[in-house]
Amino acid sequence: MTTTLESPGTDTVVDGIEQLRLELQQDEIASILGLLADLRIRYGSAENEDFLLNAALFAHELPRRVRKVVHDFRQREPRSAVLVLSNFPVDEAKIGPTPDHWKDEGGRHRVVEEEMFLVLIGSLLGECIGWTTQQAGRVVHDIAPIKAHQHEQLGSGSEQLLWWHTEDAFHPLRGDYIGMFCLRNPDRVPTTFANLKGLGELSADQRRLLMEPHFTIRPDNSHQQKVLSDIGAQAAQGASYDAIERMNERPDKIAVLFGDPAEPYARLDPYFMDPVEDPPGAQQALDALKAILDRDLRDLVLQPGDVCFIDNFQGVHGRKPFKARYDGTDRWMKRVNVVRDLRKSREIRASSTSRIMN
Ligand SMILES: O=C(O)CCC(=O)C(=O)O
Ligand SMILES: [Fe+2]
Repeated sequence: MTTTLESPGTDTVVDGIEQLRLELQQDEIASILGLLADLRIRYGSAENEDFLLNAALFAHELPRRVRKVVHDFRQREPRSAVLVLSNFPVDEAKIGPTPDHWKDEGGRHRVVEEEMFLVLIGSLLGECIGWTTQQAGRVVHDIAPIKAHQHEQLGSGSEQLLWWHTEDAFHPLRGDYIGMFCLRNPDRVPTTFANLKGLGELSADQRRLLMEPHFTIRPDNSHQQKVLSDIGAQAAQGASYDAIERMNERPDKIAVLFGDPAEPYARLDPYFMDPVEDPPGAQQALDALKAILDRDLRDLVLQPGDVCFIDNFQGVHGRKPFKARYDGTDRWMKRVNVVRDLRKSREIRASSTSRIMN
């Protein structure tokens, strides 16, 4: 006899974006908050090494419906490529003001539960990782506007459109998923998102060219040393800016599509890609691909309490420009990057248990 475990998630369309969604129910929220309270007492911080080492185990204690929908997202790899868990209660007063820089750790104790929840969900998809070259090697990042970055092409910028991209597209060991927990978004500033369904419109020739290594993607600004200038040399110590510099000066030729030619995965960051000189047709194929994604790009407005995971192989994302307030009430997300197989990056991690890429 076989029994089917029905998916609790709903394939739905919100504001023109197809997604897998699950609204947390009251009894589930109570159970989740109980688990998080316990983990907080035991570990104190989502960056605690023992917490991170055991996060996949603790994630077993999340309600079955939550585990099932995340499991489905991982196993089925829906082409829609977005998962949203909604209804996590965010208490404005408890979380405190939006920090004016990610280096301000003073208020971090107020959002331990939210950070841990994001890591637990990430741990159902794979392993949460950090980069020595990003936010001083933290696993859980802050995305909030920083005044000094106002006009930069950065998650911490605001006035500039953040062009759509694959997260860490330049890096061969980039995450399979990017997760964001929306803590605050009073002006409803949209994340932008496009899935790859439109790629079916490319010709066979274009697809073949895009699956060949003719393209370059340079490291994006978030990994550059200049972003660290305001936190001083100490935090930058040990970070492998040399490797980033090398990838910047001599980027490898890569394919932008890979996997199944009929339903390919993608790796793209047009803002950091150079014109392609040869072979003939490669630039035109890339332009056709970009035009499809530009056309299919939609606004994904995350609300406080939304936990959103994007399949970083099957979708691209960015952010619309906005006017930052810099008064503690700005848009604020927590972010994690997740890889499905930590072993692949062993060469650039200090130990088998370290999850910081160097
Ligand atoms: O702020 C957002 O919604 C997305 C930002 C982003 O793409 C990033 O930080 O990588
Ligand atoms: Fe991003």
